[in-house]
Order: sequence, then C-alpha cells, then structure tokens
Amino acid sequence: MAITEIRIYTVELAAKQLYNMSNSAVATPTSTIIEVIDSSGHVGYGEVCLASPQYQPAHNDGIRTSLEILAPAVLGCDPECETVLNATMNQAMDGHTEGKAALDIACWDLSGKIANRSVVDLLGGALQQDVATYHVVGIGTPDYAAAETERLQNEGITRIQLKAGGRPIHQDIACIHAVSKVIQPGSDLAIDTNRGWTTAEAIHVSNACANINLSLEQPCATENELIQLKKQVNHPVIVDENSTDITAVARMISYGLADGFGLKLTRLGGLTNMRAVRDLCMATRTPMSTDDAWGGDIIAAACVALGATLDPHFSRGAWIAHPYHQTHYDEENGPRLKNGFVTLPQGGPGLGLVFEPGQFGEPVAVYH
Ligand code: 0XW
Ligand code: MG
Repeated sequence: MAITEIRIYTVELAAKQLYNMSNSAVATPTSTIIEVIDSSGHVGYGEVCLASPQYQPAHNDGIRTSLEILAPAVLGCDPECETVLNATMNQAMDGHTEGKAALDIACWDLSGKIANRSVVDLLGGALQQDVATYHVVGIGTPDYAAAETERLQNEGITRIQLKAGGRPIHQDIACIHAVSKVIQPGSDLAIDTNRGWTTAEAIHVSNACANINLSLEQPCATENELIQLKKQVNHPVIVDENSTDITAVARMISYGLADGFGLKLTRLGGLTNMRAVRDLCMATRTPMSTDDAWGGDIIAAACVALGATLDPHFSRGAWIAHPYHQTHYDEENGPRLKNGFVTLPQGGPGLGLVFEPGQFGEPVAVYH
C-alpha cells in the first residue's frame, strides 16, 4: 500500500473545567486532526493538540506549518512500514516531533485497518484490559483541592495529580496538606509543578510534606536541577517535560534520577518512538504514563492503546483530556473514564474509533 492523500482538519477543544498549571491555564487549544488515505482506500486518523503555548516548546499553529513539509514528504510511503515512515520524516525535517507523531499515529490506525487488527495488538497485545488512568486537580484553593480529590475518589479514581507551582509555595503546601487529609489509603498522589519550583522551593515543600506519601512530578525546570534535588529529598521524582526523546529517557534512567516518567506521545514523536521507550522502561522497571498534553478521542485512543500494552506494575496511567473539554469525536467508542480506569475503544480495527464522512468539516489543507 502507499499513502496517496493527507487531509488536515482543526477542532477547538475548549476547557470546560478549571485546568490551571504553574505556567499556564488551558483555554481553547486548537487540535490538529490528520486523515491519511492509502491506495487501497483505507483511512487512518492521527491527532495532536498542545495544552498551551507555555507548556512545551511547540505551538498548535506551528504544527500545521510543519505538516506543509512533513505531509508531502510521506506521500507514497507504505503506512505499514513505520521505520521507513519515521526515517522519511526525519530526513525531511529535524525536530517537530508533534507533527511527525500525528502522522505516525494515523499510519498505525491505518495499518490496523489494513490488517483488520487493533493498534493494541499491533503494539504487542494488551497486558491491561481496563487501562489505568489518573486525574488532574488544577491549581486552586486548599478547599477546592480537597473537595475535587474527594469527588474523584468517589468516582473510583485512585491516582490523583495535584497541580502546583507558579505561586508562593506556602499555598502549594497548604493544598498538599488539605489533599493528604482526604486521600484514601492505596491512592497515588503526584504533585506536578510543570517545572514550577526552584530546587530550594522543592526541598522546602518536600520537607514540609515529609510524612505525606507523594511523588514530585517535574518539580523543577532542568535536568541538572532534578539531579541536585534527587540527592536531597526522599520523595520519588517523576520526570515529565525533560523526557524529550529516548536518549533523554535512557540518560535519566542511567543516572538513577527518574523514579518514573510522565511521557507524552507527541513530544516523543508518536507510537513508533513510544513503543521503544515503553520497552526500555519495562526492561528497567521504570514506571511510565502514556499521555498527551491535550486533545480529543484520537490522541486519547493512541495513549490508551499504548497504555494497555504496559505491565500494570509499571503503568502510571494513561491520561485523557476528555473530562476537561467533554468533546466527543466518537461518542460511542471514544476513551472515557469508568470506575477509575479508561475504556479502550471497541469500534473496530486500528484505534477502534468510527467517524462519519465529513465529520470534521472542510480540511484546512490537503496533500496528494
Ligand atoms: C496532565 N498532563 C498529561 C496533561 C497536561 O497538559 C499536562 C500533563 C502533565 O502531566 O504535565
Ligand atoms: Mg506532568
């Protein structure tokens, strides 16, 4: 088979629930949806949507500009040859992993449809049928943080990610203590500052919460700060934004720095690259999540598909943005929170999603 046409669509995914991080609040990100058609008429879908311009060094408009180079470069590629596809994209353009990821994901979906198999099976098969997930509690007051944590736990969520940073740390400490009073035994609490604290602030917070069972997710901005911090705190350190590619992941594992990772499919370049990172993390017994920054059912299905292939012991969960924007692409099959897990789409081969012709409106760009 060969890729014969690529269509690009956009969908706005406005946050309908408070979602404040240390460096930004999520407003109305514009998602980029990619439709890849091959010579047999099969259609695969990919997606990428960044949460805010501050969250990572990329921008949603820039992704569509990168596709002006990447999409023409992969016309004629065999969608089932992911190694060749990624090599072709890397020869066409350095970096820009987000646009590459969306094309890569679309080809995994397409490959599943050609082979009449799920992406989960193409990735090696499910080790989790009910895929673990976690839920974010945005930056707010201690009462809000405690009440939201209780609400989520009542819905079966046992993995809470409390956002922090970007304000005086005594306010973060107050929220952490408020949550610690309501978190249930067996629940997992991560404090994610999205690079918001200095090393000194992170040490201060860790000491002020020394008797609270929590992990520090991306507490500081740079790898060197995390290396210094790791020597001085007892709480586990989870690396997110610094895990920019497999070499960074391997380096931080070799340093003994990472007690786990918060990984983003599109930051790492898609399912092909994430499969390699998954294998490295499982081989080194390093827990990881399978997330993305924002997005709809397509990127969620890709995150959940990869998440399903993780040994549950090393799964930090597959995060999906749906609860925060509540936009359906596939109302029946889209990944949804259920009893503390996230559902795997069952709509058919590939990512398991079903779309109506023309569902995403007129394409903003077509390459053929
Ligand atoms: C919670 N996430 C997966 C979604 C937000 O965009 C940020 C990210 C994180 O863990 O930092
Ligand atoms: Mg994070």
